[in-house]
Amino acid sequence: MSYIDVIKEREDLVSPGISACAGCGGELVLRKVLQVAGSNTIVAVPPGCMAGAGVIGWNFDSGMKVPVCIPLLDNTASFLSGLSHVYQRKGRGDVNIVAFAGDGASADCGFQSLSGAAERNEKILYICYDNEGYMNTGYQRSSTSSLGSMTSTTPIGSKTAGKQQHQKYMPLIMAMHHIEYCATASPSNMSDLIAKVTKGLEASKNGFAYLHVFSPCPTGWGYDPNLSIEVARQAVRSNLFPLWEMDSAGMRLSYTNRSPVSVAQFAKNIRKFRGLTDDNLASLQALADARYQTICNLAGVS
Ligand SMILES: Cc1ncc(C[n+]2csc(CCOP(=O)(O)OP(=O)(O)O)c2C)c(N)n1
Ligand code: SF4
Ligand SMILES: [Mg+2]
Repeated sequence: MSYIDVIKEREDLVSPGISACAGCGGELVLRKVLQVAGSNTIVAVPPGCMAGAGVIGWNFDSGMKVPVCIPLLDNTASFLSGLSHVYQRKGRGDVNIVAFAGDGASADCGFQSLSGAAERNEKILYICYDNEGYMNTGYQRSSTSSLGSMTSTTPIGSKTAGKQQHQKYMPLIMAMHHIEYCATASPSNMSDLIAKVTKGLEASKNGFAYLHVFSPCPTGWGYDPNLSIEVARQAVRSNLFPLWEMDSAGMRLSYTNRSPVSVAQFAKNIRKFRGLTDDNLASLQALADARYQTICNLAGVS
């Protein structure tokens, strides 16, 4: 089935009535993931914008048409490890066991349980929707917030100019766990995203699969909600968010970027970057160039 067919013909398993903001990248990704996964799926969504928007439920009802549960912010992967074991034991290894977790729940609070489950090669597809901050609680900085980001805990003022550190590059850290499948994806490259969700689900029947998805947030980042896909596209094209996948055959580049746009071009219409200093911009540009080169080297692309 082509990706257009998946999007057009498969049922949307998330309620139309959830309360995510207009233009939310995370919500779009969640809906597409569920369309690919289908109804033979159990999802865990830890506290965060997607859980808070009503995906888990409200008034004793659920915002999804599949079983969904809310673990703690820091134990999603261990919670699903247990669930996966139960289903294996029952002879129901066909059931998709999926995490849909934010960057805070994955790269910070939940990293210990995530790393442990990956190292044990648990049969789970773990998706991190990365909006680069703790959005549901008022946009505090996370370890994946980019250098210079204006957040509620890294303001721009006379003494500070946004976040002072570069983001943690989670996808490569996860790839180094020797898991079944690891990939990055973006809603700007939807056919690629859907192919990777499909591969991740297949891989999760044999072991741990991890997908790191760029998930722009108009409310926290400060841009017009109709620009979410464009923001995601520019992140990919600037090489701040290169697209790649890795399995037992090695790493492959999913998008060869022959003429990258500058990081300045990516950042210029996003309010969270309004305090970027020249030094920060140069540092971000160097990071994007080095990140892409690292992935090319690992993928054997000259
Ligand atoms: C241990 C713990 N600390 C703090 C919270 C409060 N909390 C709920 S959601 C949330 C933000 C989570 O951020 P992220 O995982 O990036 O998801 P997002 O809100 O960005 O979608 C926080 C801090 C919590 N639920 N548990
Ligand atoms: S604050 Fe951002 S991540 Fe949260 S629902 Fe709104 S747009 Fe989505
Ligand atoms: Mg987040």
